[in-house]
Amino acid sequence: MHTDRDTLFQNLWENYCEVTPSAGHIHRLLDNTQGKAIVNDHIALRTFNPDRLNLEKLAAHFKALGYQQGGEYHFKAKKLYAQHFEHPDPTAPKVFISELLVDQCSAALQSTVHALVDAVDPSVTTADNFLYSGRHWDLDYATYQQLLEESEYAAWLAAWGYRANHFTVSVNHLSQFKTLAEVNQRLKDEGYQLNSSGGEIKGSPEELLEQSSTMADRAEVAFSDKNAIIPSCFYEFALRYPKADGQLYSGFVAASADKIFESTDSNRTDNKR
Ligand code: OOG
Ligand code: NI
Repeated sequence: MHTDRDTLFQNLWENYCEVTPSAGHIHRLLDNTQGKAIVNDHIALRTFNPDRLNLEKLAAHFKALGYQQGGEYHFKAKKLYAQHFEHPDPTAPKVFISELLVDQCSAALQSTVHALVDAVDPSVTTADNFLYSGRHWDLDYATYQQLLEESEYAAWLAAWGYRANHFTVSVNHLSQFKTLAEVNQRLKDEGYQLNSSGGEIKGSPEELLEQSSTMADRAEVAFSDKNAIIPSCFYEFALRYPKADGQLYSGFVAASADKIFESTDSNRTDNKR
C-alpha cells in the first residue's frame, strides 16, 4: 500500500538526490549487492529556533503521520538542540530534527538570522511541501561567509533551507555487509571521502549504535549576488544493536551525532562528484 508517508519520503529523497548525486550512486551500488530493498534508517532535518520556524513546526508534519517524540539531545558547543521521532510502524524511517539556539549566538548572527526568519511567510511551514521547499529568503554570498565563520550549521541552513540533510542506510538490512567497517571500505574503494571526525565509525556496540557518513557532496547555490559551489548533503550508514529486551535500539547517541553534523563542514576534504 502506498501511504502519505511513502509520498513524503519519496519527495524528500528526490529533492535530496538533486544536490547529492553520490547518494544515488551509493544507493545503486549497495542495491546491486542486495536481494531485497535498501531500508532507510532515518533522515535528518535542520532549522532555526525562532517560533516561526522552530523544531515543532517541522515535527508537526511527522506527528500528523503518526510519529511520536523519542529522545532529546543537547549540543552545547554547536548551540543545537534536537529531538528524534519514531513511528509505531517499525518499518518507518526515524526522523532526527535539530534547531540552532539562535539566542545563544553572537549579536551579529542573531540579527542576520532574524532577518531571514522574518522574511518567511508563516503559512509556508504548514504547506505539504514545506520539508523539501528549500530556502525562503534572499541570501548574499558575503552573509553566507559571515555565518560560516561562526556556525557551519547556520551557514548550511541559510544557503539550503528546508530539505533532508541526509538519508541513512540501515546496515542491519544489508545482505552482503555485516559491519560498518566493511561498508566504509567499499565506499573508500569507490573513492568516496568519509567523515573521519572522531574516527570513521562513531559509537560502539555498547552504545547500541554505530554510524558513519560520507562527506557532503558539493553543489551550486544561487546566492542573490552570484552562484557558488558549496557543501550540500551527505549519506549516512547506521548499524543498530538489540537492547536487553531484544528490540533494536531506536534512539541516537549525542556524542556521535555531534561529529555527524560535521559532514557538511567545508574545511574537510571534498567528496568526489
Ligand atoms: C544531524 C546530525 C546527527 C545522527 O544520525 O546522529 C545525526 C545533522 O547533521 O543535521 O543525523
Ligand atoms: Ni543521522
